[in-house]
Amino acid sequence: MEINKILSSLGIEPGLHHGISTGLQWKAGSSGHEFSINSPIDASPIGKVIGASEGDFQNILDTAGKAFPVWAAIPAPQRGEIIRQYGDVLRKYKSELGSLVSIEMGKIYQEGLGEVQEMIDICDFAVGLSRQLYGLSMHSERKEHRMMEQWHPLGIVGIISAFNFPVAVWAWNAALAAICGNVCIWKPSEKTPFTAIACQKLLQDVLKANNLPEGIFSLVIGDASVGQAMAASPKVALVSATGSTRMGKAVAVTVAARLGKSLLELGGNNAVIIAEDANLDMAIRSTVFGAVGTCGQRCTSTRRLIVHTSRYDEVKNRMVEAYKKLPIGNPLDTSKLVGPLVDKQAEHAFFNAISEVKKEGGNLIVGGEKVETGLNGCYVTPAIIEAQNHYHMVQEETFAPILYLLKYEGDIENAILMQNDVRQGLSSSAFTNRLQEAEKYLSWKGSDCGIANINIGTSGAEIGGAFGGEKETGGGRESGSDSWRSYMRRQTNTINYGDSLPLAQGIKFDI
Ligand code: UN1
Repeated sequence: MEINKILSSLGIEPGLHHGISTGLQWKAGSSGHEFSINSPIDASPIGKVIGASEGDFQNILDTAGKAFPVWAAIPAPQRGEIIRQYGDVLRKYKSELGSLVSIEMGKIYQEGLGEVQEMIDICDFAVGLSRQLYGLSMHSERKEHRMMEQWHPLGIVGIISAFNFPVAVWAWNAALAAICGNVCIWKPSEKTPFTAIACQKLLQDVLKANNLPEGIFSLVIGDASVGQAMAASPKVALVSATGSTRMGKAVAVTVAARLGKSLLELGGNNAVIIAEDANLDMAIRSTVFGAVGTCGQRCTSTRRLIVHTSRYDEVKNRMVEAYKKLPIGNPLDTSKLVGPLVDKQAEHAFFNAISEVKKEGGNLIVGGEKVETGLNGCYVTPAIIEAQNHYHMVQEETFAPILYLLKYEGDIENAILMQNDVRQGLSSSAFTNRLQEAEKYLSWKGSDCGIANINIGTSGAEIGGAFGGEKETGGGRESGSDSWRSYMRRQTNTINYGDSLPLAQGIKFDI
């Protein structure tokens, strides 16, 4: 693997790298805590970064605070132009950045490319949006009055991103936050700092070419203490955090204690329902992609498959057949569809969940083994386990390729009840060719998730829709639709263009 070649094509020198950037300048962290990053593919060293301390973070906050009035004063369509240029740079470096995502995170190259494509897509979306930050105008109940609302930037937006989508989820947040007039501080996962450094380097060229000041887009690589400092600081108007429910709860409590805003995109426990007359070819293909894609490490990964009793045996056999044929190995080898788990901890969680669910009565029907690829990485065979929805492990999100196979009888309502009977609420889908079943599934009595699909799987959402989920998934919405509103504050204006001063609700108050 030519890691150094890929790093240098993205402007990163091998060895020890500074992990703090103001957008124009790089600084070394002063925590003394060193992150040594090795590829999950074969443990090859990628490089080292010295993490930021809380003090470093406070300095970055000051720089961002100074940049905010400069950036917010630039008209939104011109801010959009900066994002357009960044989208162009991403198009140019798509394969290099896609490879680095694959090398640092372990997802297959196709999915690495897909992630960069999501960045490009959100840049395009943000450019258009930069001319569409619309507010409403309302008719006043008072004579010669006018009412309207405007959307203003919030200030500093903190972005905490996870290892599994090391670049796309930052871009969803940063591109929208930026066109809305905010400045951003990014704390990437400690597991994937080099993809973050690469995104920042590419952005730096755009910032320089446009003579923009430092502090508009900052990067702070550090451990959880940096995330906590971000959550605690009243200077950070919005904290957008992606990761586990445990992390999200800690962030939410800290941000709420200062009445700040948070946008949370946390765990999922996503189900596919296969109804009586589902198209099985489609259902099987998309369930396999949803369950084993990114080695089961998407927040949208399919974790439960709820099958009508009349199709159960057929689905079970076909899924097992498909799993036996999965090509597992080096994610840069384009013939492979499943790469490694990110690290030993994830591997431990995988095997632990399997043994725990077996104790509860789960029946492992395929996979669940270590794969000897000759590479020094955590390669496993994705597992399918026949289980019951109430099992403790089935109720949990294990960030690994484990699919629980569940059976339902009778009406699709029974499957929906089962699907919704978990604490998480991100993504969901039903395969059915019956209009009534599909509509029931999408009705208020249907799926309780933020994303509910018909005849496509749970993962692989497009950026154009609002992305996020309910319950323990955290309630936030990112990327498309009107998610941009989370990055702005609404101001209601009432303007009196007459010579009298009527009060609302007809109140008389003459002095
Ligand atoms: C995530 O796993 O945090 O819908 C994001 C999907 C991708 C994004 C996943 N577009 O699977």
